[in-house]
Amino acid sequence: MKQFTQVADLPNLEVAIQEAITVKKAPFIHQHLGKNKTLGLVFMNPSLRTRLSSQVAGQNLGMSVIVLNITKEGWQLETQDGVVMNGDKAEHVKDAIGVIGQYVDILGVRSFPKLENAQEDYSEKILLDFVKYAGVPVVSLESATRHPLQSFADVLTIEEHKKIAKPKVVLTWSPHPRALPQAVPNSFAEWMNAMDYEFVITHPKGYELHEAFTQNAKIEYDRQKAFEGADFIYAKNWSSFHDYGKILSQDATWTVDQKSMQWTNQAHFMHCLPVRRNVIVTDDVIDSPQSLILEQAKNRTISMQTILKRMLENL
Ligand code: SN0
Repeated sequence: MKQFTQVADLPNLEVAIQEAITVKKAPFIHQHLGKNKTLGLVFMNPSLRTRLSSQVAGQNLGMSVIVLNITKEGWQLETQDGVVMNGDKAEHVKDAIGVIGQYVDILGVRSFPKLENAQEDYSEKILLDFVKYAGVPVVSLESATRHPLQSFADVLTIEEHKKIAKPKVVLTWSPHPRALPQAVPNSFAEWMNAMDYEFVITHPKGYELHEAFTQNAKIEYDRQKAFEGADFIYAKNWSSFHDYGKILSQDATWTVDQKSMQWTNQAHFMHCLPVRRNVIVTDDVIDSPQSLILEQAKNRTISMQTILKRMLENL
């Protein structure tokens, strides 16, 4: 495996899930794979779960792990090609990536969208530059348009907690004070479409995601109808894709609360975190026994470890 940036990078998702389950059962049996190997993690944005779970995943496989918060600790990076670099940017991103590739065997990168220009963000230039110039396998630690390690952990969590073969999974938009990326919902939709689930997305009008990600997912604007019979409620805020990067609604009736959870089939509650409590979801729901937020976070180590294991096996 040379890159992991989306679900399509896994040739067989069912096999990958089974592999993840075995990794979870015996996390230390592949330590030989990572001996004398270094994992590099480059962040352009803040991170808690991704950083720590990736470090632990690498360590569980016997790897050394190095982390660089490149926007805070590195030189200011030029990301455009062909510019005369006589301004404030000291280093071109392609040189920085090439150099980091000399020091590591596998490279993870977190790049975020700017949420200013859809075409620019959806071109995934930074992520693709990493794939192009690193010279080593690259793992996306959340890019402008996807968060595949999160979705892999989410699928694993659903598989572990579902009571029927084909559960009803609902992705619901929730309000938020800031404009957030579409990466988590895009990715979640993409992975849900790869599973044989009943998958429904609900959001206020104007929050339609890019169709490449939702494909044939059902979009139900009536929130109560969407929630009815749900086995899993996955809450997330995102900014508008079509009115790019804009906040179109702060409607507090979209906060997931006990009343809306009562429409469901005693659904589990899910969120990728970080979460704005009592904005996205009320305390009583997120702190209830139905909440899977810590299980999801736990599975972040497992999804990364499964990907790293595959990459190490092919080095
Ligand atoms: C990120 C997002 O993509 O929505 C990371 C999710 C894994 N979340 C945020 O940036 C939240 C920031 C905030 O102000 O609450």
